Amino acid sequence: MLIFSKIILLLLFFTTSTLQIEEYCEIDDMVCKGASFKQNYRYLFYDVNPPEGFNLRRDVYMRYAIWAHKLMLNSRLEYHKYVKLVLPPWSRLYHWRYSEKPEFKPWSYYFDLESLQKFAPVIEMYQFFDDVKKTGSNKVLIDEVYILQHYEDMFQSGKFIEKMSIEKCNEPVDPNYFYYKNITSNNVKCLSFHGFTDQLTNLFETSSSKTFLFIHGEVVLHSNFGDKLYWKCRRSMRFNKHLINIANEFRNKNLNSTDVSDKTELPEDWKEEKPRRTALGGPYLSVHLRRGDFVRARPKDTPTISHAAKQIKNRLIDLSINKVFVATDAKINEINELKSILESDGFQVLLYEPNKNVLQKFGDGGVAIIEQIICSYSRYFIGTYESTFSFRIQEEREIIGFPVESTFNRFCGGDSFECEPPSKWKIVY
Ligand SMILES: Nc1nc2c(ncn2[C@@H]2O[C@H](COP(=O)(O)OP(=O)(O)O)[C@@H](O)[C@H]2O)c(=O)[nH]1
Ligand SMILES: [Mg+2]
Repeated sequence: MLIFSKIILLLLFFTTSTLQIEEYCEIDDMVCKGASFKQNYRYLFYDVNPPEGFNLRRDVYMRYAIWAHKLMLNSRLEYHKYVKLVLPPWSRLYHWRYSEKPEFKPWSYYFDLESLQKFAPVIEMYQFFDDVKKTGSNKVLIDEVYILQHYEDMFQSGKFIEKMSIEKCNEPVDPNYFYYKNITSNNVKCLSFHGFTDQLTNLFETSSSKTFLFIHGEVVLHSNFGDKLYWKCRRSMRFNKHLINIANEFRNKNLNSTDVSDKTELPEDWKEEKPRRTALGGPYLSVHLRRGDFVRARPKDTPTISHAAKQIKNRLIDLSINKVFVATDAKINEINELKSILESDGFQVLLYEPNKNVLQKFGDGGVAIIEQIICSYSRYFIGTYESTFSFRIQEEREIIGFPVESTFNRFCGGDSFECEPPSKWKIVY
């Protein structure tokens, strides 16, 4: 028995010491890898309003990633610098068709995790659980849970004053975090909030808790919207390389589009990227034609299929191009209608159709990203008004370096050809 426990002790010692060897921080970036739950690390979790889609979630990620990046670099006390932002798995998204069993897809399915980690101290949820398991437990009791909510009188005063306070909960408290049964807390508060991520810093720095969860993370706004740090974070969100390869193959095979001929080559490392306006793009028009709930919720801004076809045709003629790549969530009969109108006028219409392997492995989210990538490399892009799916394509095109006029265009609704232009979120520094 004694010998047995000695072995265990030794093993424990061995695992701890290996752990320490695996843990390291890059001085330049202040990014630490392989850190253990047992160490000094403090873990930040956030979640987003369940009905929100993939592309708003990407924006909410940036708010917290920039915040964590700044905590790591600027915190007044050493202790506060050891931060990990735990990435909420992609689970049961409203627009995604799911199999019977719930899925928890890690971020690495969609993004290049190493690239994210060059900007922010992020880890996947499963990595967090791995860390927890090393402590001999598989239950997590979160020290401080904040359910963020808007002030009820927020829009009444008309003045934008940053504030936050613990208040009565506007909605019933849901104890089910990220659909995991083993994450709970006995310290849940509702935090009425108005303002930006930096306002949370005080809350974090005046506490010695190890784990924090912000529910309804989208209530908190960007502290750095559109500035240099914002774009640094956005550039770090490079896609999973498999998805890029699939998109590139499609471009090459069907659209005569390669990075060299399109002048869209970017450095291997996003840290070397500079603002530029030199991209040409592949010889095709791309469009994001959002249907689904937009048809019902935004009828004024969402064109009928035949009106969308007319707008595509006009632009193809203006550009002297005869190929259009269509990203859409339209129904098959709508797609067929669009195709038949344009094809009868002699234009070529292309859509990305995933094979079974791609669909099974990466799901709807992966397919959507492949379509976004293809749209990002076209000579000219038309998006859907106020769709975050279109916004993310526009940001990608800003990073790749397209002329502004080729990116910030939209479909007009009704039967008009002129409508309020989309906001131009340009890289301006
Ligand atoms: N594959 C594909 N999916 C789309 C397209 N447009 C919308 N979707 C799906 O519908 C969701 C739209 O939700 P969201 O990301 O919130 O963007 P938004 O609602 O347009 O602002 C996406 O995440 C996709 O799953 C598209 O062009 N192609
Ligand atoms: Mg949405």
